[in-house]
Amino acid sequence: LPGAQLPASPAALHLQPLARWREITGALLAPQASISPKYFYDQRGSELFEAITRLPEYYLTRTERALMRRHGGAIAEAVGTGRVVIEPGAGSCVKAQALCRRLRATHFVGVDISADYLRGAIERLRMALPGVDARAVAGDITAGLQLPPDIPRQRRLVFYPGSSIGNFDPLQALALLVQMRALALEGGALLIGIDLPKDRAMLEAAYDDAAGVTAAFNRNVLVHLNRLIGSDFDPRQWQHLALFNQAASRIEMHLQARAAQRVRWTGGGRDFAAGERIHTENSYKHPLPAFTALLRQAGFASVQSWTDARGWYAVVHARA
Ligand code: AVI
Repeated sequence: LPGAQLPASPAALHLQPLARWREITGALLAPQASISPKYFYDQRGSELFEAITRLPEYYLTRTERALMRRHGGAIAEAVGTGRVVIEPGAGSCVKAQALCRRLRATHFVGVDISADYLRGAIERLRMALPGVDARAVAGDITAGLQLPPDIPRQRRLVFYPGSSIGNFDPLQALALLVQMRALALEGGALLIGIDLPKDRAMLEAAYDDAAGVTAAFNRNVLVHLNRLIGSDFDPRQWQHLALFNQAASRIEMHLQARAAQRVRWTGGGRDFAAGERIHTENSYKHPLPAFTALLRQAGFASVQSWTDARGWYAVVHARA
């Protein structure tokens, strides 16, 4: 697959400061400078992302929510009730709560790197659904997650909403789907949300909103890096760009230098020419047939999907 790369380290999200410094500065010094999108999500970045999900241009979250409501009955029938729902990257657990209620889930396992934030979310889910055995697990599925041994091995459903799979290159996405299948175990399943390809103007607006929230989200990664590697990026010197790459079927986000500048960090630095770009994110828009093929490649069978009337978004169910 062209351009696809496996993560440099499977434990990339748990890097110690020196290894993280190496990873970040290595990517900044490459001929095409880049920053991994995982660095978007510091406290401010997570708040900005929440704001993005409410923007008029960002149709993804509300389209998925409407789809889950509209086809909730059919989805529950396909998935089956009494499930052990496992959500990698669970965050606020809001979507999982609705799903657990609908499926009359017996257990919920929220997995997130930020365990503190997750624990609060799990507490709220427990209060709302006292019949569900809800647990917080600190971990990262891209790093080969192990669940506690007392989580039932039968009737598992891995839930991965929000089109988060789109932020991985196809080969990484395949590796992640393989991990999810391993987590679901025999007899388990996956329920996943994917954003579909659509009109360029609509996609570019969703990633470059009129209020400038996505621009602030993109630039905030520089502020986060300043803390992580001691750099002196001036976010005002960087322009937000969101471009649809039709050939790769992905939105690309970049930060473009407004003027020539030198950026320093602890132990190094780099000169950027005016107009030079730092690539910060890809958001793939997989056509449904291609995504179904990817699921099959990962070993899933009997794929079923629900799409909104406009064909913008899909929720896909696949048996492990
Ligand atoms: C988290 N992820 C699915 C979002 C997306 O649409 O790719 C991240 C995002 N980047 C800019 N806006 C939203």
